[in-house]
Amino acid sequence: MGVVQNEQDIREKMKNELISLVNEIDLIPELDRLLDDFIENKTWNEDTQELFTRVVLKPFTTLRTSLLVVDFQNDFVTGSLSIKEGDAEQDPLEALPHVNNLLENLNWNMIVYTQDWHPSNHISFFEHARNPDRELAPEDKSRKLRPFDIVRFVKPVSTIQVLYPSHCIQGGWGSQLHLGLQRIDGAHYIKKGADVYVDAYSAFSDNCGIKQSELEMLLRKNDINAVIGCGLAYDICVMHTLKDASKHGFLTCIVKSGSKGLSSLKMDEANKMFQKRGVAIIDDEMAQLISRREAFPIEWIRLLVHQAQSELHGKK
Ligand code: VGL
Ligand code: ZN
Repeated sequence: MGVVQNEQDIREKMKNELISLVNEIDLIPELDRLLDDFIENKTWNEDTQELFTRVVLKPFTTLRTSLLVVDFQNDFVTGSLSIKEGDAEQDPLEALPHVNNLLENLNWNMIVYTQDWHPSNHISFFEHARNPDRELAPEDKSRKLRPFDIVRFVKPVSTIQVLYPSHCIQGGWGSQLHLGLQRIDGAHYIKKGADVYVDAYSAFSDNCGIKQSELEMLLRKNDINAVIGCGLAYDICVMHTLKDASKHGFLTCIVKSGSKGLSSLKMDEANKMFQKRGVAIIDDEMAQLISRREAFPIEWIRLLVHQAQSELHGKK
């Protein structure tokens, strides 16, 4: 009898820990299911409690957060690649007060601003698609091209590329962070897309997945385990950056109000990817709760419980 009681005590203890993490009574039935998923046919004892505590609870007791403000640059706000011109009809200026609130009023262990940072003849520039130093695939070479077409280059690097109007040219006005964006002392700056022939949507790596930026090392060096993302464009650079953050094992979320996108179809696809990968789509209130360690997204709990479950039952 004592053993059974003890099992129930441990389960109850773990459940109370989870409840205090999500801080939301409506989620209790789901937490119960997650605990049952985790333990399956095994029993709660010292070992399973240790595993659960280490994999699920510890990330929150040692949480270190980084706010990532992606590509809040003039060209995406009002310049040559303005988000306002996209079919999603979103205005980056509406995101600005939300981003500034995250920057000024909430506490993060680290703040990173990223910047799209292209040479003037960059491979993604529509105006330079037929430059002599590069070669389009035959099917693209022979047709009339328009901005936002998808083309294939065969030289000097074989790559599929969307052609954008020239944007974010290194050192130019378009590449500067928008003047209305708050700058926080001690923040870090990451530049991407500087290679002429390989574009980079993610702030972690180029589009070929070959060259890694300094971002992952920077986060690791500062013991960051959670990434809070916002910025431009929701469906391109924010999406790819946060996808990589989650692949690298960071607890990841996107602050919806602080992120605006170009294409509604691609934003829907981004949301599906976020859901699949446990990237939480959060509002301003949840961002504040996370920054104060008062509550965390259920998506993060689900992800970690399933990791613990895999470790316990030896599944991939
Ligand atoms: C971006 C298209 C081209 C972005 C950058 O920052 O989302 N989009 N380059
Ligand atoms: Zn770009």
